[in-house]
Amino acid sequence: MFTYAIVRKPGDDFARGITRSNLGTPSYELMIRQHEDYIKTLRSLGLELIVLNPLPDYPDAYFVEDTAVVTPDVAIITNLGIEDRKGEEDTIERALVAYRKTVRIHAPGTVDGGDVLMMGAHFFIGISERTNREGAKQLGCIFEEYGYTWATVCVEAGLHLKSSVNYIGKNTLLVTEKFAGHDEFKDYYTIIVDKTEEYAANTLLINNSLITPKGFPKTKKRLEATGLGIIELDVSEARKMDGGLTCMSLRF
Ligand code: CIR
Repeated sequence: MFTYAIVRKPGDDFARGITRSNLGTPSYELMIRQHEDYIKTLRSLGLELIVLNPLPDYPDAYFVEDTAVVTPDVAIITNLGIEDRKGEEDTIERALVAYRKTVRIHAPGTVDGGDVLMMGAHFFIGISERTNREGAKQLGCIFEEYGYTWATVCVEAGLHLKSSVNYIGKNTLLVTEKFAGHDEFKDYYTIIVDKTEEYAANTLLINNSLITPKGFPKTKKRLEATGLGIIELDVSEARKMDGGLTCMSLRF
């Protein structure tokens, strides 16, 4: 169960962030409204929110998930895998020290939190454009120190592991077709999202409720079968910047 979430308000320069998607220019007004709804939803699920202000010159900094991996015992501050975002990590460490002991990933290791999936005491670490093997090894060593287990997964599609694979409780993973049947996932049930709804794999589990992006009816129907509460949120503007529901908070 989570108690806290750290979020950061998007700055009015957020459209200058990194994106490979071709979904058009995002609207700042709409982004702010959607972000406020996101905050309200997390609060309605019982979380205490730590809301940070936009970080000047870091248009992607509201994707706070990438900057840390927070476990019940320790917060690991990442070393972001893309030059333009390096530096965001320091501000998050300052916010986290009040709650956890912090340790850091060091160069040449790189890790983006979007590649790290926590499943209780087990972690999957995606090896991606942003997270390299050295970063995964450093992170894995820290996990082992605290009694956690871990395995790596090759991220052959999408930006991060959690763009395509997320834990939705009850020993179940929500995955895109490309990741279904992966050997590392054989001990879990899987729900596969339809090819036309891959974005909806980025669904967020918060204390027995699932927050799923609005506009993906087939996925919603499949999630309803879990018996968990389902909340749909419109994240169209974050999607234009290659982000989504998990990316915009750090839960712990
Ligand atoms: C980036 O490319 O870094 C941002 N525009 C998107 C980051 C999304 N974060 C995430 O999936 N955890």
